[in-house]
Amino acid sequence: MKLSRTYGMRQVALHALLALLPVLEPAAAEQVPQVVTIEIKDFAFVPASLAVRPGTTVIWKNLDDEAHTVVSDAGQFRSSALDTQESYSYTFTSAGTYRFVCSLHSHMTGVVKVE
Ligand SMILES: [Cu+2]
Repeated sequence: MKLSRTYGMRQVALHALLALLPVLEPAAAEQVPQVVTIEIKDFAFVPASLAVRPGTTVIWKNLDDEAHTVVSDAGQFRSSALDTQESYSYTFTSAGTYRFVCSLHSHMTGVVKVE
């Protein structure tokens, strides 16, 4: 009888936890900061096109021996010249299409879509 009552209490506690899960999960997911890396290598942004959620931080990391920059077409962000292994980051808070280029090599272009 005592064992059975203990088991019953555990069941109640388990059900109470499970009932909370649907409420907790979406909130927890939104609080996790998203960080995505774009590599700069062989005179290209990899990936050249990226879709992210608002609040995502994008890190550009230069893996080339040559210096590169990351410059927003619309002037929202601009890195200094990045030497090998140096990186630059920007956090996208608003939805939109953000095109960027390396100001030293104009054929190097990329886009971040925030949606
Ligand atoms: Cu470049």
